[in-house]
Amino acid sequence: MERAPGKSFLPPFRHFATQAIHVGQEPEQWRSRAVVPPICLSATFKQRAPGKHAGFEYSRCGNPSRNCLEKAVAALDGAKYCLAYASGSAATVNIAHLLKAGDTIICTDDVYGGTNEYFRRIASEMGLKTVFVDCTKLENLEAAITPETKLVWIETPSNPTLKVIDIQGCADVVHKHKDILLAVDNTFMSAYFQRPLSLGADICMYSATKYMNGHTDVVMGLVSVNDDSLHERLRFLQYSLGAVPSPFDCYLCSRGLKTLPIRMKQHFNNALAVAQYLDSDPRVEKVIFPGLPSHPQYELMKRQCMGCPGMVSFYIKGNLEHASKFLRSLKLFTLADSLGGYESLAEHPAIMTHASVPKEAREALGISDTLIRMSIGLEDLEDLLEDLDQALKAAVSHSIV
Ligand code: P1T
Repeated sequence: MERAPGKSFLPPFRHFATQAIHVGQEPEQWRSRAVVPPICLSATFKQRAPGKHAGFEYSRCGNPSRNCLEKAVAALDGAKYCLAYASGSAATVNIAHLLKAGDTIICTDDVYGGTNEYFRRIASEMGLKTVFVDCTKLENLEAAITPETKLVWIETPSNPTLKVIDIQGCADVVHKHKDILLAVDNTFMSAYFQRPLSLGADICMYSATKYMNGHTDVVMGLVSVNDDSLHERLRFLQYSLGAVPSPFDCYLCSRGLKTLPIRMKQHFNNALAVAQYLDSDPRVEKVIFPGLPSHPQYELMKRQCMGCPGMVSFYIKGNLEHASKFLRSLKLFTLADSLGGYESLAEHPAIMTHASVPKEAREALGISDTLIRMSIGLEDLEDLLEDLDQALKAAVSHSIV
C-alpha cells in the first residue's frame, strides 16, 4: 500500500528535516559542547550584579531548555518567534488574554471540545463574547465580523469532523479590517503539513501534546508569530500568567520534533489506507478523511497542505450500542482521548472529547452517537486493518449491513 505522500499535495518545505534536527541545538551554545542540549532544571540563575545576568533570570521568564525548543519550532513554522506553554489549553488562554472585556471572538463551529468550553463558559465570564460560525464558508465569517471582533479562531482540519478551512481566504477577509487577529490551531496538521503564518495567519497555535511531540508523554502548547509587538505582548503574558512547560518536557518535545517529517509521512500512509479500507466496508456508513477525493474540501486540502495527518473519523452503521461495542472490541487500537502519537487511538467524541459541547450544537455538527474518531499511528498497516475488521465484525451484525 506504499503511496508517495505529498504527491498531489504541496511539496515539503525546503530544509525542514534539517532544521528540525539542528535549529536551537547548536553545541557551541554550551561550554561543554554537548551535542544533545542539556536539560536545565535550575529554577533561577546567578546574577553578576543586581539586574546583570547572562540571559536568564528565573525559569518562568526564560529557561535554556525552553529556549532550544522555541527556536526550533519558530524555524519549522517559518516564524520569527515561538512561545511554549504548559498545555495547548494554556496557549489558548494566553492568546485570549490579548483581548479585553467587551471584545468578540469569532470561532469556527467545530473545534476541540475544551476550546469550545473555554470560550463559551470561562472567557465569557471575563467579558469576552464568542460567536461560533462555520468558517468553511467565508461569507459566514465576513457576515459575523463586527467592530467588536478582535480575534478569529479556526482549526483546520477541525476536531472531530475534519472540516477544512481556507486559511488564506480567512486571512484576506480578516485583514480587510484593522486590529483583528487570525489564529489557527494547527494541532492536527503539525508544522510539517501546514504553515498557517505563510498563508496569512497572525498566530499559529498547537497542542504539542499531539503530533509535534508525537510520543504521548508530554502535555504542552506552542504558539508561533511573526509580529514584533504581538510577540512582546505574548511574552509578557507567558511569564505573567505562568503556565510554562517544564525543562524536561521541553527536552522531550525537542527530541520528538527530530522525527516529525518521517512520522507525519507514515501517519499519512497508514491513515489513507485505513480510510480507503473503511470507505469500501459495508459496516461503515461514511468515512471522513481529507485525503480522500470524496472529502468536500479535498481540492483545498491539496492546495493548502503538504499532506494529511493520521486523523480518520467515521460513522459506524447502527446506533450508540454498535459504536460502543466497536470501541470496546478493539485490541490494538487503544480507547483513549488524545491523538497524534505513534500509537493508534480511537474514541467516541460525543461521550469523550466533545461531551462539553451542548447537545444541539453537537448534533448540528454531526457529532452523533455513531461517530468514531481515530488517530492512526505508526504500527504495521496489516495489523491495524486486522484489528478494525475484527472490531467491526464484533460490533455490527450482518442484519444491519
Ligand atoms: O490537551 P491540551 O494540550 O491542553 O490541548 C488542547 C487542544 C487544543 N486544540 C486541539 C485541536 C486539540 O485537539 C486539543 C486537545 N485535544 C484532545 C485532548 C483530543 O483528544 O481531542
